[in-house]
Amino acid sequence: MSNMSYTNHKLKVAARFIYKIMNYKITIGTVIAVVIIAIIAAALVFRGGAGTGAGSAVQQGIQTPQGTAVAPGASPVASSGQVIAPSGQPAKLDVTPSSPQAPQESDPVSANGIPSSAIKLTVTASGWSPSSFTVKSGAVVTLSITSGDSQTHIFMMDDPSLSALAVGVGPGETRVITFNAPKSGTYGFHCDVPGHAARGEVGKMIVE
Ligand SMILES: [Cu+2]
Repeated sequence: MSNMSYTNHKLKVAARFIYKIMNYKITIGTVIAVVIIAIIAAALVFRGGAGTGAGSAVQQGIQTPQGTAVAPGASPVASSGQVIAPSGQPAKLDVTPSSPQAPQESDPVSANGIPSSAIKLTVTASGWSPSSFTVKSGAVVTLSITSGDSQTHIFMMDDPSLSALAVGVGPGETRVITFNAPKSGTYGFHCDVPGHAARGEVGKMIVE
C-alpha cells in the first residue's frame, strides 16, 4: 500500500465516519424536531381546550351527562330545555346563589368566550348597559355579566323569587349564568355591592 493510497483509505474511513455521524445527527435532529412539534401541537390543543377552543366549545356547547353548558362552570341545559342544577334536579330560582339547587354562574370567560346566545350586560359605576332586556317565559336564558371598570360588581335580581340569579364579577371580569326565565312580569335587578344601586346600577328584566 503506497503512502497515497493509505491516505486515501484513511480519508475514505473518515468520510464514512463523518457520514455516519451526520446520519446519526440527522436522526437525532429529526427525533428532537418531531418531539418539539408534538409538544407544540399538544400545547395548542390544551390551550384550545382552555382558551380559544372554549370559543368553539361555546359554539358547540360543553357536553355533560345532564346536558349542554354554554361555558365552563355554567349549569347544563337538558335536551328538554330545562336548566339542571348540580343537585341533578331542575335548577330552582328562589334558592341561595351557587347552592346545589341553583343555576351556577360560570368560571370567568374571555371576551371571545362569551356565548353568542348570551344577553350581554356590562356594569360600571355609570350603571348597567343595557339597563333592560326582554326574554320569553320558560325560555333558556344566558346572561353574561361583565364588569366594565376596575370595580367588583354583583348582578342580583330584586325579587326574592329570583334570589339564585346572582353573579359576582371582579374588575374587568365576565361570567355567565344560564336559567329558565320565570313567569311573565317585570323584574328589577341591581348591583348588590353597597352603594352601587343607589348611584344607578339598576335595571329590569321583562319576561313576556
Ligand atoms: Cu356595582
